[in-house]
Amino acid sequence: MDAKQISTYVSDIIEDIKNNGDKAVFKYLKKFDNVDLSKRGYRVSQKVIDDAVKRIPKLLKNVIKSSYSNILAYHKYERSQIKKRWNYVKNGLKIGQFYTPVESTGIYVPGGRFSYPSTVIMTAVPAMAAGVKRIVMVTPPKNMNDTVLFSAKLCGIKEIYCIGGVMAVGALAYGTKTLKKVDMIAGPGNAYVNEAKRQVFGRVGIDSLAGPTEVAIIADKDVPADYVVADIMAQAEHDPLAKTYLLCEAAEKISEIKKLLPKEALKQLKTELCSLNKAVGIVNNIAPEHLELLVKNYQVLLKSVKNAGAIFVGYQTPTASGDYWAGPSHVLPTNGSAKFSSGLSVMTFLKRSAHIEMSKNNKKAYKTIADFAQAESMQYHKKSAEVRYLIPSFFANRK
Ligand code: HSO
Ligand code: ZN
Repeated sequence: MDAKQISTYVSDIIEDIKNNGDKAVFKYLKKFDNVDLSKRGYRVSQKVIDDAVKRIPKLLKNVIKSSYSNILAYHKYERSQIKKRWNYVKNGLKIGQFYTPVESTGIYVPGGRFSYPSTVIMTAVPAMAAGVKRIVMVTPPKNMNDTVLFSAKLCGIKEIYCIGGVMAVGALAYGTKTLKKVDMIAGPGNAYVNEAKRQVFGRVGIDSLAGPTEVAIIADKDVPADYVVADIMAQAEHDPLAKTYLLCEAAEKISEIKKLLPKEALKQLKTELCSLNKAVGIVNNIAPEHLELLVKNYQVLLKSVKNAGAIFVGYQTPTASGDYWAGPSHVLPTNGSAKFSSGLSVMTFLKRSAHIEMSKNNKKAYKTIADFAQAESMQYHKKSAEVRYLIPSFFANRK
């Protein structure tokens, strides 16, 4: 399907969900996922969640808990760095800003080639740390496995629905009898899910439109080739559409790395022989989702990086550290969008309000407002300022 066909396909499904709610959901569950949930419903019961949790081996529980605690600590710290309220007083005016979390969010957990319980944590924890009260997880039936459910439970998610793809986005945005509408939808998805998110944007908020994953690696002449090869392969294994870039200062290193890469991975790789400084310039233009600085002296380079979703610094830091464990969310801007946007974080789930408080008898200010309104011929805008300082007021003269 080309982009235009995808767009129509998606809008038809969303329209159907909007008009027919659960009935349409059950129809698409049968059609796309080959499951009949019309009797049981598509909300996952507490018993199913608890049973899944019981089945998870202790070792895996500890692995996921270790990641969860790092990711939570990072986002709690981020929240503490965002000032709750600020004001200043000038020209008889108290003026400022404050942040509030969205009340509810859907988190979309994709289930394609791989299952990503890590994505549950990477989307739910920033929302939690932001103070979002209602977090609703959706994922396709075939991805509703024990590890995903355990991760959801760990994040305190109570509402889980067995729906994926376009219908999930439609249900979250318009609500059904089973699933109450949310204010925002976050989380990565395929081209269809992204198109659906794009179409419901405005009715609900969305985080971003994350596409196939990417890594750019800046490597110096001394980096162990194995590190580079593994990190390139780690990105390539996600998706045949994943893109990898290697920018290296030494021709011998590039050929050593290329020799170690399988044919498929080579197809996804672009290489550039250039100085490390030049490499940063090229990377700023690519604006990759992940940037690795596999360089001994990275301090100076790091300071010149402007456009990258997340930067992995030094030989010892693979992208996988951020995928699973370090702290920042692995939902990051792709396809050059790091030029103007950021990865998922506490900020994604906060909105800003302005605070404006005028003092009494601020005639000069009221007069300015009235004069500007006059310039736009907005007579009641003008009055709304004048009525506060002109006596008798316009309205007082009315019978
Ligand atoms: N590299 C992916 C995240 C991920 N990797 C999940 C493994 N699991 C996008 O940042
Ligand atoms: Zn990954």
